[in-house]
Formats: sequence, structure tokens, C-alpha cells
Amino acid sequence: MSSPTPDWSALRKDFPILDQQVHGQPLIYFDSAATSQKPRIVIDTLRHYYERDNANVHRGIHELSNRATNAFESARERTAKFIHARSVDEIIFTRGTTEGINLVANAWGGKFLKSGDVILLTEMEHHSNIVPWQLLAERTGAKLAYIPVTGDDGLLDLSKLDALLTRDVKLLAMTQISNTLGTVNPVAELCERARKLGIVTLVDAAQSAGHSLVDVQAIGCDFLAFSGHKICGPTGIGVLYARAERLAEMPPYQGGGEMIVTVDFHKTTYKQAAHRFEAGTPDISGAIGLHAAMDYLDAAGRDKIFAHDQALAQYAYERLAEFKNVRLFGPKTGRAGLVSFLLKDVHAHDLVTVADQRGIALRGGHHCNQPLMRKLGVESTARASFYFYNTRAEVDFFLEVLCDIQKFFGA
Ligand code: 7TS
Repeated sequence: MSSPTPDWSALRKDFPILDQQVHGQPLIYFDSAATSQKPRIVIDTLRHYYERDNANVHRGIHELSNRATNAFESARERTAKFIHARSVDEIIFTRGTTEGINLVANAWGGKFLKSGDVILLTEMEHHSNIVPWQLLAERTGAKLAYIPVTGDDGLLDLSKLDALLTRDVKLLAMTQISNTLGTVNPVAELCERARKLGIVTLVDAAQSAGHSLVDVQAIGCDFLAFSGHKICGPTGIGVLYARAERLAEMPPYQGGGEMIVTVDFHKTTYKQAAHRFEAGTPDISGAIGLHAAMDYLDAAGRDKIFAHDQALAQYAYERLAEFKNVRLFGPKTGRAGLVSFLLKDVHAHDLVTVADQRGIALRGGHHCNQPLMRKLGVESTARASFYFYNTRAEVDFFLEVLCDIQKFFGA
């Protein structure tokens, strides 16, 4: 892929938002797991689209409509390349990871799951990879089961997998990277084991798609979902990859314009995938902005980005481990670009509030991982999540601020 290591400080200058002060301090943005910042090229692409090309897609035969349609479909082709899908027809544009998972639960799950079937998840899933399955289970009588997390070190306990992979399991859905623990799960290995048993697989790539190379053929999954806003793209656009065989057997998710061939008063025929799953006017500008974001990330090299983020997280983790009265979550090594922790006697919200006054954007809370929090016996954690525009100097300042916070709270 990309060869030389990018000049990270030059890339950082592509992000206008980072060049500002908050509360009189230079902004340090450590909340990219929630949403990433956007490079100028993405902002300019959106502006250009609305200033020059805006029209609805697949409908008109006028010049602007053709331009918008071509740009929208070219974004689909770019996305297929971004995740190495076999065909552009396997790419469905959604609103984000959450909608992608709901689409699978409703369209695929609604057709194929029945009472007694098991949906296997992991204990580190985001709510968006739990609640849609619970809703489906309520409707169909299917049950949920979970691959356990080992504890604070945040690994999947794969010693339990054989016992969990019963004949009743019809679907295995799991995150590639945990948004709270930073764990990188062996999704290719898990998909291979599932596939041998005829189990359909879904990978939540919300935290991985913009931070590492993601290859759906190498992973061997049936479905994979991610969000544009976490990979330098706009909010409101996301991607669901679905293997062609799965799409062919799935009924539409929503009905409306764009997804039909003919409509009569009592009968409709539908388009082929992927358009069959995209009812209504799509997020045209979002897809075009996402295209620019994908080009931008791949020019830097997602393998390089992963190494950069990992190095920052490992450094932060090791320095944090030297603190007294700290509790760290997630694996000691091999973690993705984030750290999750608690300082004794300091509530995560207090910590985040004080850090904000010093210009640092952290996140404190359950990170939409309430079941995992319960398992770990905590209500919340503080989380610093990194991207390629973050620097070691920022991490050092963050550690200084944490020292001050410990002193202030007498922890
Ligand atoms: N899956 C994972 C692993 C996530 O981290 C998130 C969002 C989602 C799914 C949902 O993505 P959405 O774009 O559809 O909302 N995670 C976070 C987070 O960690 N803090 O804020 C949002």
C-alpha cells in the first residue's frame, strides 16, 4: 500500500477544527472513537457538491442529476475498494453502523430466525450490536448468548467458544475493535469457525474501518457495518457490506422510491441489491464526502494510521500504569488507539470535566457498553481515543493534567 511514513504534523494541518483554543487552552481532541474530525478536503468536497452539482440521483436526465448520480455511484465503487468487496452491488449506503445492523436484523433476521435459534454476541458489544438483536429475539422467540470477556484485560474468552457454538446458533455478530477496551478481536478466525458450522456472521467495523485495513474477503464475514463520521467523513452516511448470496435471499428493509422497478396499486417489483435496500433519497452529499474521506485515509495509509494510533495508545497505557490508584481496562499489549481507565476516588465525569477546562476532550461514561460495565463492576470509565492527528506531546500534557487531577481530588 502506502510506502513512506506520512508526515503526521503536516496531515494535522488539514484539520481546521484542531487549530483553536477551548477555555483559553489549545484544543486536544481525544474523542475520535465517538466521532473523528474532518479534513479540509471533505469539507470542500461537500461545499463543491452543494455549490455546483446538487440534484437528486437516479431520477433526472438533466446534467446536474447525471453528475450527482455519477458521483454517488462512484462513491459506492470507492467503498467496495476500501473494504475489498467482490462487487459494488454488495455495498449498501446507510445512516451509519447502527442502521446497518438494524437492516440485517430486520431484513435477514426477520426472514430466517425462528423460535429457539441463538444469536451469539460478545460481552463487549456496543448497544447498537445488542439492542437490534434483542428486538428481533422478542419478535421471533430467538435467544441471545454471549462470548464472555475475561475481565479488566478485556479479551474474549475463546476457551468457551466450542461450548457456545451449538447447532442452534444461526448468527454470530461481533465488534472488530472494542470502543471501550481497545481490544482487537480475531474476527477472521471467528468467522472461519462460524462459517464451517453454517453460521452467518456480522462484523461491527465502527472502530476499525478508518483505523486499519479492513478486507471483507480476508475476514470472510457475511455482513460488515461502519459509519462515515468515524472515518473522517460526514455524519449521516454509513456502509453495510453484505455478501451477494445473503443479499439475494433478503427481502427489502424499507419501502419507497428508488428501490422499485414497477409499482401497481397492489403489487411492487423491486430492484436488485444494493438499490433494493436504499429506499428514498439517499444521503448523496454524505456518500460523496465519504469518498473524499476514503481517498484521504488511503493516501496516508490505514496500515500506517493503525501503527501510529497503536503506538500512542501503548505509550499512554504504559505511562498510566505508573500512576498510583489507577485501574486500566483492555489488553496490556496489541491494543487499538484508545485507553480506558479510572482513577480511584475520582468519578469519570469529574475527571472529564476538569480535563475539558484544560482543553482536553475526553469521554466519561458507559460508552454505550452498559452490559460490559456491569460485568466489570463499574458504572463508567474515562476514555482517551486517538487518531493520526494526535501527537505524543498531547499525550504528555494529558498525563500532566491527570497528575493534577489526582492531586486535586487527593486520590
Ligand atoms: N459500534 C461500535 C463499536 C461503536 O463504537 C459505535 C459508536 C457504534 C457501533 C455506533 O455507531 P453509530 O455511528 O451508528 O452511532 N461508538 C461511540 C463511542 O464509543 N462513543 O460515541 C459513539
